[in-house]
Parts: sequence; C-alpha cells; structure tokens
Amino acid sequence: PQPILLANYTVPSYLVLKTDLTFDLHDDQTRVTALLTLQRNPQAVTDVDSLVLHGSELELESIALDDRVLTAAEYQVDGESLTLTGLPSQLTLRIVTRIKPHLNTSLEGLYQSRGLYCTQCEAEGFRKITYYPDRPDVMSEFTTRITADRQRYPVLLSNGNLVEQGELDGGRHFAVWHDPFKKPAYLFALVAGDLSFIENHFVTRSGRDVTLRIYVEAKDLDKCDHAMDSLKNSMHWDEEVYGREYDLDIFMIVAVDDFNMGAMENKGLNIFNTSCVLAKPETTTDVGFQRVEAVVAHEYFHNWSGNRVTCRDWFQLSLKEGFTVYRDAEFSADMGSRTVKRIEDVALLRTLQFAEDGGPMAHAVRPASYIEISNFYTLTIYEKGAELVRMLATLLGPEKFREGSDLYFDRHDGQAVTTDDFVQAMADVSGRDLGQFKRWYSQAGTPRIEVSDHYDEDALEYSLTFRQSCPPTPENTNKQPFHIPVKTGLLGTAGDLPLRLKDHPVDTETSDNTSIVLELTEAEQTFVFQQVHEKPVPSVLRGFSAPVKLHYSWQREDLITLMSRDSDGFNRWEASQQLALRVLHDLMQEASLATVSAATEEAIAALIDALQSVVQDETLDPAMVAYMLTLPTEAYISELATVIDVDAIHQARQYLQGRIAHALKSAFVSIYQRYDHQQAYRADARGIADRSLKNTALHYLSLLDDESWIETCYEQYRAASNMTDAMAALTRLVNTDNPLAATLAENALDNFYQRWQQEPLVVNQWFSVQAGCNLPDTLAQVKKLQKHPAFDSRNPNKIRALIGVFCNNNAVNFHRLDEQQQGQGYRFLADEIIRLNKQNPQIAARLLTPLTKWRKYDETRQQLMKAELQRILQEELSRDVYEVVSKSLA
Ligand code: HT7
Ligand code: ZN
Repeated sequence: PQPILLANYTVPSYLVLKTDLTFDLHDDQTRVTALLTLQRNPQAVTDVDSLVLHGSELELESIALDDRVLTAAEYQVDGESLTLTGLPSQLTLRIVTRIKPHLNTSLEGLYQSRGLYCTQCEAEGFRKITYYPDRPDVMSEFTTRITADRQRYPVLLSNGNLVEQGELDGGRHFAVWHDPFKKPAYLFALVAGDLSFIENHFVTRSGRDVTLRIYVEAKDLDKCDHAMDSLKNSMHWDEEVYGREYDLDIFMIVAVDDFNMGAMENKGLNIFNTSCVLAKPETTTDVGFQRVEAVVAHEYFHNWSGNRVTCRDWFQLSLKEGFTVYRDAEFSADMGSRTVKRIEDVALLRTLQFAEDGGPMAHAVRPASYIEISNFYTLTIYEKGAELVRMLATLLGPEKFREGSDLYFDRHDGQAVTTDDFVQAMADVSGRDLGQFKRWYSQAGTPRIEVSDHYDEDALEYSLTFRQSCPPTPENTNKQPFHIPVKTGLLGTAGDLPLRLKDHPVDTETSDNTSIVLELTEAEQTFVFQQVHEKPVPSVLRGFSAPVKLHYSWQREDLITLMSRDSDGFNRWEASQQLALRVLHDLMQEASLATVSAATEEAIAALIDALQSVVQDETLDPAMVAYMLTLPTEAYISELATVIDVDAIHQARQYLQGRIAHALKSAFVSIYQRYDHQQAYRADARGIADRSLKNTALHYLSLLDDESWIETCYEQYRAASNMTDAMAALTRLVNTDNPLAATLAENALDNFYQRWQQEPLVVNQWFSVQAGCNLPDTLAQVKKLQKHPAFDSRNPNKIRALIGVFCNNNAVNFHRLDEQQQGQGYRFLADEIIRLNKQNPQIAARLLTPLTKWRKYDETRQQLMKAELQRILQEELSRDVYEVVSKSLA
C-alpha cells in the first residue's frame, strides 16, 4: 500500500450541496439509495470535470446522472472508488448500492451489534455504505429516510431533527431525519433497533429547549443517570466557559456493545461504546464513572470543536481531537480536583504517549503521511495534541485564549480547516508571533530539557539555564528548537519566593508574583532572577506546562522540600515520584534484594520518612496522598529505561512496596480503620478520593506477611456495596502469592461470575482482573478464559479486557523468558493479530502495540518479538496491520 501525503492535498473538484439517503433494512441485505446534488467547486484549481467517489465492499445496483441510468462504460470502478468524467458543472447522481451489515465484522460502516443496526463512519467508514466523496472537506446537508420491520426495529434514528414517520405495508415503518447543518460524511449516523431511552431536557442560555435522550437496551435503563448528569453538566459548562450553545432540538446518545473505540460524535446522534455510557455504583468502578463523564463531555464538546468547525483533511485530525481533549480535561478538572486530574493525564502522557513518540510509530501531531488513517487515532494526536492547546492557553493567558477560541469558531463556522487556522486565530487575538510554536505540530518526538543553575550569593542572583534538544524520529531527524513555556517558581525556606526576572518585564496576564512562565525558544537560554536572598530550590515545569522530559539534578533534600512545601500540587506529586524512582533505580542495581547496600538503605529510609510526612499532612487531599504513596508504575519505569529489564523492574517495585508496607503499617491501619465502610457511595471527588486512599492502604497492608489482611480483603470483597471496593479487594486476592489468598481468590472469582454473568461490562472486569494477574501461569489461564462461554472473540471490549490487558498490563507474564514459557506471550499475541487481521483490522492493528516496542528489550526478547512480527508480515495483511508491522520492523 502507498502512503497518502499531506503535501498532495488538493481541494475537492465537486461540492455536494445535498445528500438524500434512503436505507431499506432487510435481514439479508440493506439497500441504500443516495441522491446527491453536486456542483463544481469554484475553488478547484483547474477546470476539472471528473469526480472520484469512494466506495468499498459495495454491490452497485445502478447509477444515474440527472435521471439517466449510466452504462458500465460510462464510469470506472475499482475496489476503492468509482470515477466519473466529462461532468457538467451542476448535476444530480442517484446511486443504488447493496450492503450486508450482518456480515460486517470490521465495525466500520453499517453493522449489527446484538441485533441493533448502527454505523461508524469516522474516519472512512461512509464509503462502506455508498459511493461518496468520503473526505472531511466535502460538507453537505443530509436527509435520511430509514425503512425497517416495525416490530424488531421500533426505533429508527439518524442525525438532526425528526421530520416524518409512519407505517408501511408488510409490518414495516419509516422515519425521516433532516440535519440542517452541513457536515462531512464521517459524522453521518444511523441506528435501528429495539431500544429504550431515558429523557431529560436542557434549556440553552438563549432559551431553547433541547430534548436529551439516552437509548440503551431495556435492561440497562438503570445505568444511564450518570451519563445524563454528565451531559447536562457539559452543556452548561460549554456555555459558561466557551460561550458555545447546542444547536438542534434533540441530542441523542445510543449505547452499543460492539464498538472499536470509546464513542463517536455524530451530529446530534452520538454513538457510544456501552463502557462509556453505563454506570451504577454496584457495577462500575470510580474510574469507570470518571470515564463516562469525560467521554460524554468529549463527544458533546465535539459539536463545536469538530462538527461545526471540522478538519480539512485527516492530517488535521488533532485540530478537533487535541482541542476537544483539552476541553474535556478542563471540564473534568472543574468537576473534580484540578491537580488530581492533571496528575492522571500527565501519568498517561508520560507513560504511553512518550513511548509512542520514541518508538517506530512516532509521528507529528500533524503527520505528514499515513497508510491507514485509522492507525493515527493515537495518544500523540489526542493527548499530545491537547498539550499543545494547553501550551497555547498558558502562553496567551485565559482571556486571550478565550478570545482566540471565539474568533476561531466565528471565523470558521461551517468550514473544514487546518491546525494552522487554529493557531492563526490565537495569534490574531494576542498579537503574538506563534510561527515557532507551530513546530510542535510538524516535529515529532519528545523534547528533552537539561536544567542547570547557579546561585551568586554576593549579587543575590539566581540563574537557571535550559538546554533543549529532541531525539530523531522516523520522519524527521534534524529538529529545530521548540517554543516551550516552562512555568517556574523558586522555593525558599519559608515557601515560594517573590520573582524578579532580570531584563524580562513580568507579564501580569500569565504570571503571578511567585510563578512565571519562562519561554524557551533557543537551544540554550539562561534566565536570571534578582534579589534572591537565599539559595532556592527550583520548582520548574509547574503543572507540567509542556510535554517534555525535564532533567535537573535535584538533591534528595530538594525533592523532600518540594514534596512537602511546593505551592504547585503537581510538582509535589512529581517530587514524590522522582524520589521513589531514584530508590527503584538503586534497587535495580543491587546484586540481590536479600541484602541491600547501606547507601540504598539510606535512600529507602529517606523515602519512607517523606511518605510518613505525606500521610500525616492533614491539609492534603486524600487523593493526592494516595497518588504520592503510589510508586511509579512498571510501565513508566520502562518508558524511562534505555533497555527495559522487565524482571528487575517488577522485583524492585515489589520489594519497595513491601518495605513501605512494613514501615508505614500503623499509618495504613489507621487509614483503613478510620474509613467509614458504611457510608453511601458517591461518585464525587471526595468520595473517589477517600476510597482511593483507603484502597491504597489496603493494598500495602495485603503485602504484609499477615494473613489477617488477606481475610480483610476477602471481607471487603464480600461486603462491598460498590464495584470500586469489590475490585480493589479482588485484585489483591488474585495477585497475592499465598495459599489462603489463592483459595479466597478462587471463591471470590466464582462468586463474582455467578453474580454478574448477565452484565457484559462487569464480566469484562472479571476477565481483566485475571488477565492482569502477576503470578505465573497467567497465560494458560488467559487461554482457558478465551474458551469461556462469556468470551466473545468478535467483541472489542472483550478482546481488550482479556488479550489487551495481558499483553499491555502484565509485563512479567507477557515477556516471560523461563524455559517453558519463553516467547509464548509474543506467539499468543501474534496468533491473535493474524486472526483479527481479517475480522477487524482496526482492533488488530491497535493490539499490536506491545510487539512494536521490541527495540527496547534485551537481545533475546528482541529476537523473539521480531520473529513474531516477521511471521505476521508473511500473511496477506490489511492496510492497518501492514502499516504498523512494516513501520515497526523498518
Ligand atoms: N472521533 C471519534 C473517533 C472514532 C473512531 C476512529 C476510528 C475508528 C473508530 C472510531 N470510533 C470513534 C471518537 C472521538 O475522539 O471522539
Ligand atoms: Zn474526539
């Protein structure tokens, strides 16, 4: 397959003014009639008279130009397109195609999920429905008529407002929907099935009443309230914070069980993975509740950042995704704890996005080429893209940033635009030159910043020197310096020092007196602070103000100071992680963990002391305490390593957890006992924080050589009235290497399945907890679970819960090298990829990620992983899988 290049972009030759679709849904096939009203694009560079319509896996029944049916000689069709030439400047096309949704396992286009018809058109799924210019810069006004059997498909939905419905002969009925807003085909949606709904209303600030509906299977009606509350909060927040109102009479969410991603922002008719809508305390963990809130908000916010203003081409994907992730992150921060939300987002970014940016699939936030666009729905596009928007907000300050977003929406409403247009709006309102900033969009890779400092006690001057560099990535080796905002403060003995920066007027819009945004634009830059009366501890990159790897050789004491006193909550947590990382690295250098060196003992003692203070600090949010007590994950330690030593990382982390458990036992006991186990469940920040701290304490206590804590885990599991507590306890039982724990884990797992077997999302958690088990023999257990009646090898959620969790979140087992299991994890994954390559290429390509990281492992593992990638390459591959495998072997 040939790559598609941004450099080859040309405007569409024809515009589609109107798109009238008729879907006749029948068991063996669906007949799609598309009536397109077309006009030559006045902006087309040359006077072209040809039109390329995309189409894939379609059976063409007929095509008529201005009501004249064309003969096969009058158009060219291949597997991907239909081309017409010699066209007039105005025309209509009536195209009739037949498709087979019941055989569609790719979950792109029109497909069936548990008897329900639904669509997924982003990025290029519409071409599996009918021939069409399936590109985001072709925006059209859609009318959709659906006919189907009335009894089996009582609910017929599409985008926009319902304009007509009625009965037909033969037990059939119809509905007609009209969407007054021009949109690209990727935002088209259709749903038909037997669904129930909950309804609510929202009155917009201009006084329009909007009907809100969430459609689910009848059995799930009791799990929709959290999504509805989240939707109403999102609508209100977008009015308050961005001045954006909803624009149709109705907003609908439909939950489907088989879905490749989390959700889809189709205009007025969002389609969601059930995992991102359904929530109730008994079945859903706190993380699940937060995900529902975030995804509902994200999709709703797309109504402006994505739908009203969309992308010119798929290279601009981050225009809508990065901006919308930034918007949903700010929303979640406002709904809960801002610092905690930032810690969670940065942890994800630094673990997974940094790994992506340093690996074979690294690409710029605005990539220059792709083979299969579905492979570019990445952490880089979403999370790093959001960081770029966050940096713009930091550089401009809140008022100018809001002005910039207003200008962007007003200027481009109804258009398909580029990331340059977004930055230009920010530049226009602020008068700032953001030319250099745009390198963030075109240069891949994570910049590295080395910081050094000097205190001149005679001159009372403190200087910070920053040196930036960026490692080469597959598409660009020679990086130009980035424009990097580094939010900085200086800590003295009594707290934050007032800042007086030499030769730099303090910008009052972006800085207070104790925090300043230093702007790096050169490879090396020094900033001098004046009237500094003591040698300070620098607190740099506050709030993680830029997606970079920052290096500064803090003394251990400096980290302890930052941990206890920094006014920036994010940097307090960051200092705790740095301190723990140092100890973990020391431990990994030890020949044996049976006896560790005096220096390492000293480092452990200092860490434990610092954690003791954290536990005793009553001013800290319990969620912060929980995060500060939690050691950096194996995945993050691996990301930082040059060569990943899977077993040493696991052992060092286990060992240190054990030491902390012993040393802080009484604190953990008191946290656990203090917790009111009878309190009613609340999914708010306080409730989540309290459970998180209590379960962190239980985790540590379960590591003690004291079976009473294993019994406590079992007791918590049995008594739990919410899934967070049940799962926390079950996870400890499953992962504890002790005969009593094994027996209780087995009982609990049996009980869990018996209780929840009718709830697919809960069964997924049951699969995950077993797939994530660190004890040996897990691969055999995973293979056994694949044969379990509740496992469905076609359902993406099940695949992610079992296979995804084993391969991504269970490094010690996936990478096992012992004689019986050497390379078996890799072989298992490759077999799955080969199977999924035909069935669902998008899922297959995503699942490949852990194998693509082969270069980061030791020689033996490298060879084994590479051999599996080469085995996959021998197959007849989808574009999706081919792109990932070939790039990772290149
Ligand atoms: N914009 C949506 C992307 C999406 C998607 C992409 C490829 C294949 C399947 C998909 N389902 C949804 C989701 C979002 O970011 O809001
Ligand atoms: Zn999105």
